[in-house]
Amino acid sequence: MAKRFGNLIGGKWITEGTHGTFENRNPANVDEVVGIYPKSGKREVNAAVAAAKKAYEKWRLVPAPKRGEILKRAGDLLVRHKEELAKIETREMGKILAETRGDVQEGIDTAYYMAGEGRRLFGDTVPCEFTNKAGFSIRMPLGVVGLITPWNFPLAIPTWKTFPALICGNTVVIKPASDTPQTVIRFGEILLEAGLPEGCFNVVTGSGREVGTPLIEHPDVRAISFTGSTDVGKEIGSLCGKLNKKLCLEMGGKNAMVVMDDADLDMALEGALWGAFGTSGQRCTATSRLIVHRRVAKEFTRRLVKAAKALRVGNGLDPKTQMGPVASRSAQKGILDLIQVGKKEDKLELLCGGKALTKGKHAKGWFIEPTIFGGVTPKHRLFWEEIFGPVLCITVAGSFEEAIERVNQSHYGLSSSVYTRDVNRAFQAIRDIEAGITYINAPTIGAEIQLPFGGVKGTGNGHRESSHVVLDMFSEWKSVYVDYSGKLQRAQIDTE
Ligand code: UN1
Repeated sequence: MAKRFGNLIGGKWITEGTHGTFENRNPANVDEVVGIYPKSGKREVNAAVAAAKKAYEKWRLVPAPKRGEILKRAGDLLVRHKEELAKIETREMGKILAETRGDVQEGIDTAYYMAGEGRRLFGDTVPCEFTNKAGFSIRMPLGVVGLITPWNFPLAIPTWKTFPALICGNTVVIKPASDTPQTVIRFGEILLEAGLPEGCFNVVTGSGREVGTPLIEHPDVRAISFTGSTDVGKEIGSLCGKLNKKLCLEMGGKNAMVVMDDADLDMALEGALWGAFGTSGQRCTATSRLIVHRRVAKEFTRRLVKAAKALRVGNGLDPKTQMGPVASRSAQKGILDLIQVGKKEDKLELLCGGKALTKGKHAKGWFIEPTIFGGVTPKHRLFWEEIFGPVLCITVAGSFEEAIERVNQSHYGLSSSVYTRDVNRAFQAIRDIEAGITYINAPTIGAEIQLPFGGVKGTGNGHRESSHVVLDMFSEWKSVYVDYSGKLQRAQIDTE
């Protein structure tokens, strides 16, 4: 019998949900039910927001260095439970253990980084126009914030949002993805164990319609931070626009890697494989387009196809596995449908893969072969559409300029990468590529938390996560003027 889990509301675990329960199965073995969760609704959202609002009155007054101490303890507990959390993640969404360990590590890094922010949260101190007047700025918390998180980074992304929200003095209601609620529930337990007061972090599981929408619409929720699909993100964007709510959107990508004719091809090959097929291609940052210089295209493609065919696809808990399943039946269907578009509508050259793996050790899971299409140009749909699966599209370019033009031919602008030994080209690429992230001689995946994360164009709405800049999302500025002259001093008018 699978274990039943509850929502976390005001420090209590409550297994009842307005709409009953839902179960989640292991995508590498659908016979295994990983857990049963409340299918919540407006009632649970209201209760969680009320608990968060109540907790906010005290939490906002806890000195930020003290909040930081709790974050530090949460980081220590994540270290202690790293292996356990990694295993939960792999069972929930399938990616291999090496990667889920990395996912937990990203949460640990964020905990320690944000714990340190508790002793910074810098504002500005500036000179004023008058001798006896002081001016400075401070960060104010917003109140209750709503977080809506995806399944591809079940712990890292919730921590990217939760830790900065908490260090600024906000309280949180989070709706985890329905494929990965258990990781976030375990994270909730860890936060309580670290000493976070009850009600500061609340978890409500359920669907986007039944939980996400009421959370966004709740009048006491001051800001929303969402990572997920472009379609859902746009809907959230229009809703938040109408309600005048602060919003951070992290949505799709169609990230390109350029391999120039002077590149170290061995290194580029490893990078392309990791960027395209790591996490089964289910990262917003995944390398989904490869733009290769004509002079090396044939040789590089041949080697890449050979290496992709040799990847060991299987259960992510098996240490020999190099690529796990995709996250769910619906994810598998969406990817296979787009592969069909590549074959039938775009009439692309299928260089390898293209099918679900359904036999033997793959019979019980949602597996897809590593897939590569060749001859992809801007005329094809797959050049433009995000696939979010293990599918790489190869485009040939005749020059560096053409390659950069192809990179920028995208509705999205999250990550990008260029392999070259030419330092001039590297810096031109850094200047000219329209993306939030550019890697030189590394694939499009692998962002570290001390630099801003996010994208331009259709990828986001101008906000960034990670680094100190994320604090701008979870706080408002207050400018303070203290006049100690004992008289009225009129700015811009009096000259003392
Ligand atoms: C995502 O793809 O949704 O840069 C996040 C990376 C990871 C984070 C990815 N550190 O690939």
